[in-house]
Amino acid sequence: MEIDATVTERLVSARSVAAFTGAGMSAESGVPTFRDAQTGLWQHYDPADLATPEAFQRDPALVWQWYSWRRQLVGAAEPNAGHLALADWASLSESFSVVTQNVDSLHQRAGNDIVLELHGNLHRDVCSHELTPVRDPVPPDVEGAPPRCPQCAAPLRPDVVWFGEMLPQKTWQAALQAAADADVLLSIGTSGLVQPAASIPEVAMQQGALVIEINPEPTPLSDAVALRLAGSAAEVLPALVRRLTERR
Ligand code: BJW
Repeated sequence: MEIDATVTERLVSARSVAAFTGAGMSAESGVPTFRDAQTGLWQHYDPADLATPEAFQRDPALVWQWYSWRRQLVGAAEPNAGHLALADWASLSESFSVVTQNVDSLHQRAGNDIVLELHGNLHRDVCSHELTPVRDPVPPDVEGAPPRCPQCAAPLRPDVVWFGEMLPQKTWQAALQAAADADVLLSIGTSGLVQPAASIPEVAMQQGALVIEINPEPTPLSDAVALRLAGSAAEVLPALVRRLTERR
């Protein structure tokens, strides 16, 4: 891995580091990405049928079952060497935030404590009417249908952000702040196609951060970054952390 001395110096001297992550971060844990050819979820499923509020209104059981399948898949997954390297990096840093589009909790399970989840979390459900957590949900009367809210009888839904929905506003503001404060921002495993999340690296760049992209494939961000490391998260991140610890 070619990293020049100036970049290494900026990594070593960074006081504040942010990692902005997408589905590619968890690919080596066996969690499928959305848009990769062959393996991406959207190659097999239409987002309009599954990841919009309209889809859920139309067919709550279909959406619920798809998310139940994904929940099982993610539940069986383990953090990979890339997740673990980010947790190590955090322990070496004065300030380290993970801003993630992922809904799989793998950063928290790897040991990072500041994890800003822009698109929610697959392991939580909320009432689809009030968008609040529910205690003692009513079991479904039909197999495969979502349980219901005991207060208003609305079906539960996963606490994730679908197309056309606002991001959780406090988390979004905290993510903008983390990007603006960062001396170094790593953009890892994201196609950078989904807004507003995709603007996070640009915010960091505008504030003078060193932005590094880690992705086997080029993205719309690639030409703008200071350094593009073409490789997988589980290969590149442990190598970067090794470089950091050698230089300290
Ligand atoms: C590796 C690797 C390895 C592989 N190592 N790397 C027109 C223009 C602009 C915007 C819009 C528009 N029309 C509509 C919009 C808005 C829309 C949007 O951006 N759409 C675009 C797709 C066009 N955005 C929204 O709707 C958002 N809300 C919003 O805008 O609110 C304001 C508003 C409200 C009301 C009305 C109008 C506006 C909400 C977006 C929610 C996204 N939700 C999802 C599903 C989450 C729940 C779930 O998990 O089911 O979030 S969609 C999906 O995409 C998921 C992801 O978080 C997100 C981003 O994907 P990501 O992570 O980048 O994955 P991939 O698969 O795209 O890329 C993987 C990358 O990894 C690739 O580059 C690989 O090369 C790489 N890789 N292996 C490292 N081992």
